[in-house]
Amino acid sequence: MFKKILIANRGEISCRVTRSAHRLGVRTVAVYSDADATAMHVERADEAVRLGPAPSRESYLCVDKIIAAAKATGAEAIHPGYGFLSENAGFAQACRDAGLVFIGPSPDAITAMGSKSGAKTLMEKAGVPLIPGYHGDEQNDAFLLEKALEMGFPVLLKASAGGGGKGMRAVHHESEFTEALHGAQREAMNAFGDQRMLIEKLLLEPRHVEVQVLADRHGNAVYVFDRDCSIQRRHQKVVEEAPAPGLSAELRTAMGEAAVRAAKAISYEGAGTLEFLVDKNGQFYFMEMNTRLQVEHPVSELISGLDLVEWQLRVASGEPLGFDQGDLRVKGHAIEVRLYAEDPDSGFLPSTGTLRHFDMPAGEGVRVDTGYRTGDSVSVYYDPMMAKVIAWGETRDIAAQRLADALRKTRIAGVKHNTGFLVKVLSHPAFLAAGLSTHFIEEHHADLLSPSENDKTALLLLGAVYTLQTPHPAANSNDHCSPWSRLQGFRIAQHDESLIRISLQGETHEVALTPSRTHYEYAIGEHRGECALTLKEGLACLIRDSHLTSFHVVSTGNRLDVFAHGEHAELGFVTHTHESSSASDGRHYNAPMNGRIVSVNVSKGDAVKEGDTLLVMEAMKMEHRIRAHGNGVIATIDIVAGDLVSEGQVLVELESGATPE
Ligand code: MV4
Repeated sequence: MFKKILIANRGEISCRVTRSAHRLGVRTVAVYSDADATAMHVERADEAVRLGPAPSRESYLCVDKIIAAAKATGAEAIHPGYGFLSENAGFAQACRDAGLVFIGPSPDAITAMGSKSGAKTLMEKAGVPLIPGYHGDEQNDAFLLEKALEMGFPVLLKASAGGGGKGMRAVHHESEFTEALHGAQREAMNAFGDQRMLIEKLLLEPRHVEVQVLADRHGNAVYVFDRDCSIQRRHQKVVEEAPAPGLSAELRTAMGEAAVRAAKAISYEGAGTLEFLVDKNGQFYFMEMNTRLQVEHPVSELISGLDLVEWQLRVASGEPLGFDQGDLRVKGHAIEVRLYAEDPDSGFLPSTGTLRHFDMPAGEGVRVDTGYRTGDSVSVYYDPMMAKVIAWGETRDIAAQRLADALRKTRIAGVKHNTGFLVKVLSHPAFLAAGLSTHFIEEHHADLLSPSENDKTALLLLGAVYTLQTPHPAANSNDHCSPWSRLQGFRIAQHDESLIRISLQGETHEVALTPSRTHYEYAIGEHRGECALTLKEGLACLIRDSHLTSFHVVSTGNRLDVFAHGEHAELGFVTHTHESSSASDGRHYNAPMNGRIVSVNVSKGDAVKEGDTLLVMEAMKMEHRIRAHGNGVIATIDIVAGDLVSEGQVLVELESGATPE
């Protein structure tokens, strides 16, 4: 076994590799960009080497710098993780040339699988079933159309060099073919500098099922069962599980054995994955091979009991696999979700920022792989995946419940994230019935997005009652602008309605609360009802119209971070408006405290009715609305908006008795 390895990656996968390496007594060297100088993967490793500025091109993709770092620290091998240089044959070769072990397959095996058409030719020879189609060199328009007509529409055009759906076009009719072909060729040229196309029969709503393989350099290879990764969004995997639900024992064995044949055909070494599409009839077809450890490898680890990183290291150091296929059994079920810094409510745009809170769940059967902590930044430079949460259970239902429960307990603030979306996917009836297809998210879109009006009302009530009930924190707060910093006695003395203005998702809402002995009556626009709140150590229970909802809350200044069901909402307190009925003798209206006039709503000589707003003043971030106590005419008013006034100062004099109109 190696004494020291370098990990040419960042984030959770770098931490993940260090974890297994340390368990095997292997020291690790991390590499980092300027954006990651204090990152978790640097902290976890034994040593770390700076590569360069934040952009990947100048850091994690610099072959020469990484090799130099390995040489300088005395590392014997390099683990590439996934992404970055993990499937770069040139990098694998450069490691060899420098006398370092690349922890992965040979450069030739990477190259063989790098071209879709080349891979298909190889797989065909190895007896792995292919999607009916054309994957040859002849590329002229008329010839390709001929091939499409032979297999029959609909067909799918795919870039030969491609991946991730780039340069891919479905064609449903002969008349659309040539235009689609040219579009796909342009896209492929831009993305890969290679416009060669292959044509396949289009499978309708297939499942993505992949097989994990492990192989050593002594000719041993096993399959570590299968994973279903059908739930994707724009070719990004979102939910992955093992074993793939609903496969017959025969299909599982047939796919596993085909995967092993494929690995042996290219003298594969290490951990790799064969991706297949499975159609409605249970036919499986080779799609592509990933010659690296995959993001979703933990689900296979949890059902097999193997540590795939451990076996990558063992095989790369020359050890044979110490077991064969007969030693492997599927135990239980595992599901993984990818937690992304993205905003499901605005088309899943990536979200960046500093993680104010990053509290990940733990619990029986729950594993969290992450490279982030509270205080870390999610930057624009790298992939927005913040964590993988993986749950194991004796059955799929138990795993799904554990995972959803873990996600509900996840508390992240500072960036937008998809946790709430994931909870909805995992608890969706179609997911629980294992109704998986590559169209899952599109099909159930409406069920998976946007919080309901109901959720919004609950959040606003929580915020409003919270501000009224939270004790005056003067002893430990220097923030005089905070709504928590107002004088408590003031609140107790008044029994009228309080108007609390709260910003939520970019909109300001007004909540009117009128306290009674046991609860508050509330009004938010048209909605009226009763609510009460109990608060204990950051846990808030809101009872609203006899329905209880609990939240975790963290208050900072004028902000309240609210966490529930994996969702996070940020409430901003604009100002409170208080009815200041006590500041008058019926004729003179006095300032209830030092403050500033926000608006003057009447002029000298105006007739006013009881309840009319005379003026609004602001003090200590609260607005105080001063209303007429009776009918009358304004006799004196010597203030204008913006004036500073002192406690007790007469603001308005009202001549009573005169009845307006
Ligand atoms: C297909 C297909 C249907 N028929 N091939 C998408 C990414 C690329 N690697 C292969 N992909 C597909 N190939 C044929 N002949 C449907 C997809 C596909 C897909 C596959 C797996 C997971 C999600 C997907 C989402 C859309 C389309």
